[in-house]
Amino acid sequence: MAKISLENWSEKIRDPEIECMSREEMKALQSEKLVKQVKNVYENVAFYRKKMDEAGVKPEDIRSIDDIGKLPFTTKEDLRENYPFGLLAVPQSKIARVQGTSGTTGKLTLASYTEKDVDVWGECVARALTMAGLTEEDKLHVCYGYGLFTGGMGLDLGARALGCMSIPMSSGNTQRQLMCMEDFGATAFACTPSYAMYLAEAAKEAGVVERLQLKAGINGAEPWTDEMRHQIEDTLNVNCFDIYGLCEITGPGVACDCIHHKGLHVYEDHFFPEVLNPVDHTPCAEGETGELVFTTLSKEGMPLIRYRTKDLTSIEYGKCECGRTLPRIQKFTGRTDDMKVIRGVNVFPTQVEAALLSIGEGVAPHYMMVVDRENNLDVLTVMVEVDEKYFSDEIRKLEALKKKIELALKQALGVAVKVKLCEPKSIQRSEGKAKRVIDNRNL
Ligand code: DLL
Repeated sequence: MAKISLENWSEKIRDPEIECMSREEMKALQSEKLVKQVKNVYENVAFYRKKMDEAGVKPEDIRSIDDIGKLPFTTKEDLRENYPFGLLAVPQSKIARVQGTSGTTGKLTLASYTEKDVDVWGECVARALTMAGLTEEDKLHVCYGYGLFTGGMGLDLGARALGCMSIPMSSGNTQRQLMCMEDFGATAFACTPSYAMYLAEAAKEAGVVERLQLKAGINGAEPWTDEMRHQIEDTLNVNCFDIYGLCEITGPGVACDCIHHKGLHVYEDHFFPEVLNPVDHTPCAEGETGELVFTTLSKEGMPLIRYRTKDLTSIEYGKCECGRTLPRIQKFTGRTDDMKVIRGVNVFPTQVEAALLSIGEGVAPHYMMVVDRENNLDVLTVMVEVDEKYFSDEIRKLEALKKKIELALKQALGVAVKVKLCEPKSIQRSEGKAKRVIDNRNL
């Protein structure tokens, strides 16, 4: 199947009443839900009762969504301290399933869901799949991992709610993935963008792209750029969509972008978003970058109040060209904790990726950042894979390419970068979230 152009796209909206609701109606709905949720956590979660008492806030002080700023924050550390079941608002017997972080950093974070929470989760992913143009006629090949990580289960629940076929491949074994995609006639696939890139390369190499029936990619769980999206779309001849989520809030399906790619629509009837200044926690203006904070308005099992995601983004409330009024968060510039400060300059892996992709010919979008400290000076080395054709070329050409990359990175990051050119396919591929930075500084 072919990639659909914007002009030929026919937008489908799963729940127009909610997704296209006026701001006043949405605020009324959120207010009603927040008042109930605050009362619920105060009465049923000792942690919140204590936190609210310490902050001098009573449930009666929360009369509308505009009062949210009076409530205390919840952090990942709070979750760890109350691990595994200390934040439940229901007895453990009411918990239908638990999910955890994918665990690329730190200790496991566990989230608990009741049967209703699982239904809401599936419904949100179904909204996202509809946004990506899927219907009950589709076949979704899921190569996110199944298990505690929410990727596999989340997409599966979405397929079930939508009524389409789910192909629960889980991650790994790329040749087998391609074989099944072709044999079963998958029309959409879901995996991390870095694995999508890898799959796309492998499909091209194996000469199977023409035989696949894919039309859409549902990709998320890690930051990626529009440039990377274009590469995947062009290689596989599909439309790709960015899906966001975190296990604490609901896994994938907290937000997803539409065909206009002007930000990810947040399902704010369930997850109330705030974007706050990461230092003083005051609200950012519309369009200003800050830390994304969520309050779960519908959650029963483990409701979270003002949960600090550490993800950095900005938010916009204007109606989208797709017709939805749901606010849009911009692609993440990183996390408050994956940001690297190199010689006083804040550097995000996504900036490196965008700069590399802007170079085009000769450079593959596979890279690794290594940060060292030499003579008390930070040194950033970016290892970049070079295309096969270039690598066999003469040294002079490689030297010129290296200089070109160094210049592009210096301009993009505002800090000098050493570039090491690597052989094609020498940088480790990931089947889950790509690890892009090795920091040897022990800061
Ligand atoms: O990564 C849930 C997920 C699965 C989302 C599949 C999309 C698809 P966690 O393992 O809890 O959950 O990790 C959550 O991953 O706070 C972000 O930093 C990052 N993240 C998730 N989606 C995106 C995205 C899943 N689309 C953490 N863009 C979040 C950028 C993302 N970062």
